[in-house]
Amino acid sequence: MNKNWGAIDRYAKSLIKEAGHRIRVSFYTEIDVETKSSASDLVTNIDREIEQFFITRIRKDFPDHRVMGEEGFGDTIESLEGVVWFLDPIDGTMNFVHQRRNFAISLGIYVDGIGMFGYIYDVMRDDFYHAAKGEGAYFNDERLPRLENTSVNEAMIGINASWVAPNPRIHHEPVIELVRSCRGTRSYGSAALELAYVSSGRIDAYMSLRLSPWDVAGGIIIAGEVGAIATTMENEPLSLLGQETFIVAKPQLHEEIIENYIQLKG
Ligand code: 2AM
Ligand code: CA
Repeated sequence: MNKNWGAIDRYAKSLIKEAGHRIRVSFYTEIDVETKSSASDLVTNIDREIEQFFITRIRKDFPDHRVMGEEGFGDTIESLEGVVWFLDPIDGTMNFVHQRRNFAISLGIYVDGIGMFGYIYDVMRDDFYHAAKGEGAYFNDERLPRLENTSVNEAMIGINASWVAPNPRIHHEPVIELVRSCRGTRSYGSAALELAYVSSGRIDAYMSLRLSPWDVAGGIIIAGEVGAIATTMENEPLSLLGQETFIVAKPQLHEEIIENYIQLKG
């Protein structure tokens, strides 16, 4: 990695820490909450302000880089050429609004579609997860070990309960079967944090039937550095260009879950 990339890594980390500070301070102000596509799809003025904070800085300091951000202040990304920053200023907005904790800043930096740097910052715990391609993943600057395998019946799986309820969008039968056969399920309400938990071995897999590029772009770089596999539920590579199904898991567990899912959905 040349010197320039090391500087970008340090820059990104300090930007994230500063944004985290701004979010913590925002709790002393009034927060405006609005709904987007549905009553469960929330956005606040803080999501927007934090995204604008990142984008203003990145555009000033790296004018040839592009940014895909959840709140739409960035660029329209139709291909992954060049340097692309995938930003979710607050992943887990519902937790941010209702709990004032259990949300994260998620950032991934890609070069020609290859994930170079991934960051997840659990703002209220001050826990920082990061990775650089080929250089391992870290939790608060401690190296995370490579993951060891777990079978489905010994696995804790991160999944949102709404995916188990009958839903026209998904095949819920194979998901019900998975929930029956695993050791336990957890739902944290932030895809980025669930990716961080898979990477640090606190859960064994995480799946969702609809995620956007900014939800996962940073986390899959971290997960990849400890040997986890991330794909769509159809076992296809993630495109990072639109909403997709998503699973990240330890390698054999990934295979076991996907095989059962594809077989049972028929
Ligand atoms: P968000 O809080 O940034 O919107 C919650 O189950 C997880 O799914 C969170 O990471 C949340 O991200 C994400 N999420 C919620 N609604 C979504 C949607 N409509 N499309 C994609 N991701 C969504
Ligand atoms: Ca968000």
